[in-house]
Amino acid sequence: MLDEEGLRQAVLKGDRDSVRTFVTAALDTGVDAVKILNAGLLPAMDVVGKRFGAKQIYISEVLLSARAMHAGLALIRPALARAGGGADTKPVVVLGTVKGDLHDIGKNLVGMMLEAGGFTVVDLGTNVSAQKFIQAVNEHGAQVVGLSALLTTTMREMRQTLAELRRSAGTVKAVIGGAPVTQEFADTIGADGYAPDAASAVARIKELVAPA
Ligand code: B1M
Repeated sequence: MLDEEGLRQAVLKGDRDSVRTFVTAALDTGVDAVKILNAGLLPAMDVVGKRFGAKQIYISEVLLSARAMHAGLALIRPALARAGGGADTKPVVVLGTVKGDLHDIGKNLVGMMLEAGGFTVVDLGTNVSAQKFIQAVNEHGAQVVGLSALLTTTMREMRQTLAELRRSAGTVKAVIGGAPVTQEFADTIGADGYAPDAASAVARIKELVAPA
């Protein structure tokens, strides 16, 4: 059974131990990992974001909530990955938050949902330079590269990274996302895809790797 309200409150309070307790109890009783994500962890982080935007809480509180959420994500990650199936050769997606940007909660969700959707994800973390993206795409033979940005300032870095990928990383498809990013921006910089959330990122990337 999932105590949705209890889990949400634990994330809001930044109570890492309680988050682990609620998530473990839910997993032990057979609750689907995607439900734990969508009914507990994600809505709580959404509230945190809104409260921060409305200046009702401080960054320190945001960080505590983010840390608590990560503790829950770590527990559901194996179940999400198992849901992705065990195909021998999964398509590879290189994922990262662009240079200058340290936000990774949304990017991590995209990564987990991709694993759950049957992809191999090479997560380069945050503050990733164009060179690192290019190196990883070539090294892992990735079909898709996913760029995340949460700051209007680092959206510019996306444009630059994409231009360098086009020059040095062959035919890799690029998908972009993050709160300030729009379809219009994706079209402007010539990205192959844009997704407003983790679930649609998986859907868009599946379309891009599907045989023509
Ligand atoms: Co920062 N921050 N932050 N922050 N932060 C925002 C983004 C901001 C909107 C807050 C505000 O002012 N209201 C604002 C940006 C303003 C702007 O540029 N327009 C902001 C700012 C200004 C800053 C700093 C500059 C603050 C400062 O130091 N003065 C600083 C920048 C540091 C840096 O990056 N260089 C900073 C720092 C931080 C923390 C470190 C404290 C922390 C990040 C912790 C972490 O990520 N590990 C933080 C947080 C948590 C936030 C908010 C509150 C929440 C972001 C979040 O995690 N949302 C945010 C305010 C808000 O969003 N209301 C804010 C939850 C997450 C699930 O959503 O990331 O949007 P999101 O991901 C979604 C989609 O966007 C999409 O799917 C995800 C899941 O559905 N998506 C993709 C994301 N990536 C994708 C990639 C895809 C496809 C979809 O394809 C590859």
